[in-house]
Amino acid sequence: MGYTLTEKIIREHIVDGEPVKGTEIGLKIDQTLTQDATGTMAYLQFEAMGVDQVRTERSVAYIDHNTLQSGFENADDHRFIGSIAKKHGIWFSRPGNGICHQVHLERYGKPGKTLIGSDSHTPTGGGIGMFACGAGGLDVAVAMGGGAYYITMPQVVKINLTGKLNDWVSAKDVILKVLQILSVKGGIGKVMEYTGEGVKTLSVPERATITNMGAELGATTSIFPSDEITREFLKAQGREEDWVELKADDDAVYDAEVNIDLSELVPLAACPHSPDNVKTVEEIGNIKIDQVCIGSCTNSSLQDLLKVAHILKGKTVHPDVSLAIAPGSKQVYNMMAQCGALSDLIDAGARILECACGPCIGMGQSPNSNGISLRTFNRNFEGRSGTRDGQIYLVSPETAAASAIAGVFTDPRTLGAMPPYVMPERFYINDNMVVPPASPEDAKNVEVLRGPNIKPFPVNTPLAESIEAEVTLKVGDNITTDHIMPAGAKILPLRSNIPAISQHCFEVCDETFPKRALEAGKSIVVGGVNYGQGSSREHAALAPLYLGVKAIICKSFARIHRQNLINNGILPLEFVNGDDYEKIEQGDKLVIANIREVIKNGSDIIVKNETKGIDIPVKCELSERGKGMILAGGLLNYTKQNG
Ligand code: MIC
Ligand code: SF4
Repeated sequence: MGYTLTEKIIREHIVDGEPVKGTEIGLKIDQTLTQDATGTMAYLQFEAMGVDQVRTERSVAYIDHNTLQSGFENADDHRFIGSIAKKHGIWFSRPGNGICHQVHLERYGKPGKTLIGSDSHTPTGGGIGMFACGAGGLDVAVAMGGGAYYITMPQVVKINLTGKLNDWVSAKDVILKVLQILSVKGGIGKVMEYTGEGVKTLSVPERATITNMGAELGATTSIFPSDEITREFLKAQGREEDWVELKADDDAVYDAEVNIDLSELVPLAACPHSPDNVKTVEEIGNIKIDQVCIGSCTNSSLQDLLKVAHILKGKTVHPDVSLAIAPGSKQVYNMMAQCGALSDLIDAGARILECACGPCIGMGQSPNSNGISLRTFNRNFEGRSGTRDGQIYLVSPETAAASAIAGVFTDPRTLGAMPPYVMPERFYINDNMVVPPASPEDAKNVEVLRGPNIKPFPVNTPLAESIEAEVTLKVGDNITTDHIMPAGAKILPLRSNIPAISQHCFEVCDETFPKRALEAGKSIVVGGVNYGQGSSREHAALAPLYLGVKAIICKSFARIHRQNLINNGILPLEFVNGDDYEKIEQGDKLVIANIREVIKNGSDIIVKNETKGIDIPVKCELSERGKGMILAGGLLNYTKQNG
């Protein structure tokens, strides 16, 4: 029996456990990446581990999220990350060089290697055949120190692509289709492996759009084979030597299969407020729009922007629409300038932003009240744009550009023949914005520069014998980390300061939560299905920890967030019977007796709702290592105990 590509890479990197589906495995990690919004915590945690030099093949620290410097905080954090990177053997991608995933794909990713990043869209690397996962900052810190990265051995879903995309239909429409079929929780515990004849018709940037937004399925990761197209891409990046051929065996066995005929796809859009709320652009109709944003790690490649430039050429953005465009990297930006396509964007009236995440994470360009904004991004969670009642639709670059001119939602197929664009044979390469680390000898003299905004991160105490606490918040299904720990230009500068940022915890759901939680001292949060979906931000665990949250009880968890809770010693409990969710109300007092003992022995867990006088069975499936972390009060304590 043959192996899937996923199994092949896992088998080459497994250092702990057996490749048995559903069990925990530890993987050797070849490369890591961090970005600045999660990076400061990751590097503080790395420092706490006392390792001098990273033990990976390549670790890169990117500055791309917190680039709006409206106070000293972000600039201080950039300096901190730059200096700590230099000291510990990490390459430093300076602000202006581009979005971590785009730059990593262009310059550093290698087929067949493992990559983890403190950002949920790290699976972008799957576009060139990497096994690339988003992880919490602490997991990345451990991997930089040479430790294994633990995941549940995933199921592998075959996404069989046939046919060829029609004009005006693009990779974004493929992943929106997959989201429509599988939903935002359809990928949990699974890897999406793309195969079939249709794969050959997709370029590397197109594949990367698909693997990038696989994060929205909740998948462990997504991966494409490494073939001649991958070789051409790496050659054009001057790195042909990094290419290896990789594919699944012909007789590989998959756990499930999804068939997509690319020729049947039409332009799609994810409607507010969820990436799986997908309709055809035609179905949505010509509704009036207020804003268009093109960019983000999903759709900011040279190929994307060349298409946009061709659509905008000689036209003017509709008077009622604001169009913002952020190229994904300095390479993209520069090549757009060199070939003159940038001039077409400027001429049409686009507002050109620096190569960074920008509006995708609410760093500027928030839409007007109730504004309809079309974005080529990957998330349209409520409030994420910075405008509470903003209506965000996720679309392809083609739909975005066509609509920006028309002023109404526009199916790009109505524009007639697609203007031709030619991809260059060679990318323009200048890595001058990536600072190499100091040599190990010089590293000793590198001073780490810390601004006053950087505060120590909270470390949990060992798990108590029993938990008695009030439910300070009850929320519904699909709560995102943007609900738990919002981002945006005002809050992101506090990422290095947990006491300050925790004042915004859950403010999208209930502004009184931080105050009430602190007053309660210890408390419990109750949620529905797919709790914690979205980002990898550890702050969605660190802030509740700081506010005294001891346990989350919900119907099910998203993968990275559950791991972040365990890493920080917060109990992730799931209802045995989903309907029991109804038996707890906000304000109820819960008792979880002998929880230390119960976790140690793996016995059944009963939550007593003292207010209602009922017992509720819950479960907490943990590996031995997971148990150790929960008992110790998190990964750092556990590592100290276990040497
Ligand atoms: C996101 O897209 O939500 C982010 C911002 O990139 C996050 C990371 C963060 O919150 O810093 C992610 O995707 O992990
Ligand atoms: Fe940045 Fe947006 Fe990509 Fe997150 S999803 S890494 S905020 S561009």
